[in-house]
Amino acid sequence: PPTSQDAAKITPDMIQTASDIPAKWKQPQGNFDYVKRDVMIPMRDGVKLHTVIMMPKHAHDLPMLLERTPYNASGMASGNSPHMADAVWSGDKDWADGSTILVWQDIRGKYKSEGKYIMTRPPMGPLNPTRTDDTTDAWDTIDWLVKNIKASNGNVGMIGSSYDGWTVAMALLHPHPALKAAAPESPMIDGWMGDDWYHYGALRQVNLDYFSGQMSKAGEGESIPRENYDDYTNYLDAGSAGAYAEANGFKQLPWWKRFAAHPAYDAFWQLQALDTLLVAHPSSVPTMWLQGLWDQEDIYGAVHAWEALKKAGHGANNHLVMGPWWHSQINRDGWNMGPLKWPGNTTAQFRRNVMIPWFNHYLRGTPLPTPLPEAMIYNPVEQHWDSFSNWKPASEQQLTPLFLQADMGLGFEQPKGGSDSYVSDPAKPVPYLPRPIPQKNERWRTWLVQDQRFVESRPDVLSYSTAVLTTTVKLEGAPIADLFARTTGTDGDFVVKLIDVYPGSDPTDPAMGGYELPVSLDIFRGRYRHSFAEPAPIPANQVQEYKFRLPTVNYAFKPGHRIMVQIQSSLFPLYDRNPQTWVPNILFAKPADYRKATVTIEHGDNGRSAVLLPVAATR
Ligand code: PG9
Repeated sequence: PPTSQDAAKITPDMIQTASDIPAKWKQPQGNFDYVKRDVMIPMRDGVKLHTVIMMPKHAHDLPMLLERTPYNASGMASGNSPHMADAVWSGDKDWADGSTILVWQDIRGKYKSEGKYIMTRPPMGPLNPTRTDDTTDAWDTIDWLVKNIKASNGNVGMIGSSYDGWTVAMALLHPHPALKAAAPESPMIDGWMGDDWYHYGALRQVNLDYFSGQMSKAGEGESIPRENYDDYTNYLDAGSAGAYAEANGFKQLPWWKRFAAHPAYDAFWQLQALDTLLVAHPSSVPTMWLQGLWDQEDIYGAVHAWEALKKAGHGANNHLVMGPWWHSQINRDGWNMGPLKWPGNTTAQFRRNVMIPWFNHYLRGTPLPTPLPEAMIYNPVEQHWDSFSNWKPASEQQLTPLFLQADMGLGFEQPKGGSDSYVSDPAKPVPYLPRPIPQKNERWRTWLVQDQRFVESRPDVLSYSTAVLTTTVKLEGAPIADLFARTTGTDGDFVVKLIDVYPGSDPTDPAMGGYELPVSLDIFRGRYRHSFAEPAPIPANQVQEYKFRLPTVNYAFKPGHRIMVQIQSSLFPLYDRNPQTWVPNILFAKPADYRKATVTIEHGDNGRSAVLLPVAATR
């Protein structure tokens, strides 16, 4: 206990009874090269959207770059630094050189914005009977920015990847006149057909975490708790995707109810498909549609939006860019794609040499160093960008069938006949990565370039291969899988992979010896073979045609390599299992519905199965 002697030494300045936390803390910013403002921008219905504006100090006559996001606007400019380039997230660093005012906005109902959140809110119309959508919100935001940010030159660009790419595409449906250039990067365009939720009707069930992550809270939500480290086990144990979701509380999510009630491509999906909407409301805003060649999340969107616009006669202001990248990699370093190494940082080079000068041209009138071609697609084998002045939409491609042949062969000659069978067992689905497969981690980003030798020897995977090539086979476009198959079941999935088999040894890069690199692959749910809107059971033991487009490529199969086509009936747990027995809604298939089926792939008189290749040249 203190003595009276101690008490004599106590002065009042030693004592605090109020809080040590001041009512308001203000960081002196004398040495900052930017000014940051948080504002609430009113929309036409009175709802205010939280917006972060970062202005270079002494900004004057500068364009603005806007990103609208459900992923926390504050977090995109949260670096604790007096320097703008250090304070912004990686995707914006190249823009933070003092030349541009950067703006991020929380979309309705997320993080600090007011209003209600609706998953990829459909545009006003039958699915959205209100007076607002992400088109009007973008319009109102841009209108406010040009009227209130005095340091701006009145020109706005929009950028963003994935969901934020979707917000760019939504803004284009009725753009504010101040919107002068736009880059939807890996945008979600059609969540059913080939982006995040389904691919041709097969459910991407690992995205269930996204539902709870996005919608269990206005801020950062919760992912599904895991029983086991390996998701292969977790999803298998759950039975169906619907059982897994509902055991984890998804009935509380209104989106889940709408989602689960519309497993087919009915009006719910058709009316929000943005490629169709963009053609119905074409804009004249210069637009760069950008995505990765191995985009593991939204591989469908940009290329389909661009193709639809070009076909409808809007090629002049719309450009397609496909880099050798995983999803959203454009906003990070691009030295490599998994084991594939590039001669430089492909993303930084593209941003600095092409994208930013292109934006600058439209936002501040600087001359374009070189005109942006109609399409710019990286050639991952010859390791350079190719420019195309007339890149053909898939529907206009010339295609050359590469037929499945006897003895697991593959070749351009007419097949001599035959078929091959395998037993697809839903109890032992084919994994999409070597197990264990933990919840999305680094391997998720590069799974599309995973060496396919890990499944080649499975009895339920058919691997057809050409002889060693003596000439280069160059592909430019979208390969089409064209299978003729029968199954003992009444439903079934078909996975087709176009693979580049490397020579058995590579002295310069030994780990690539014999590598089986997927060049283009996808999955198709058999019930949709006649109609995506109206699924129908597969007649057991009858040959049916399954024809579906694979992701777009600009790829050269080189001499010394072989082309391989692998066929299988599952890709688990990324895609939910097909029970292989007809049920009205696979989401809620019961354990007894999952049955083994013998699948037979025809390559003779009953059907010449092939992958139809957009061969540009053999040399
Ligand atoms: N691929 C993610 C996504 C886009 C749109 C809707 C839902 C999810 C993303 O990375 O944002």
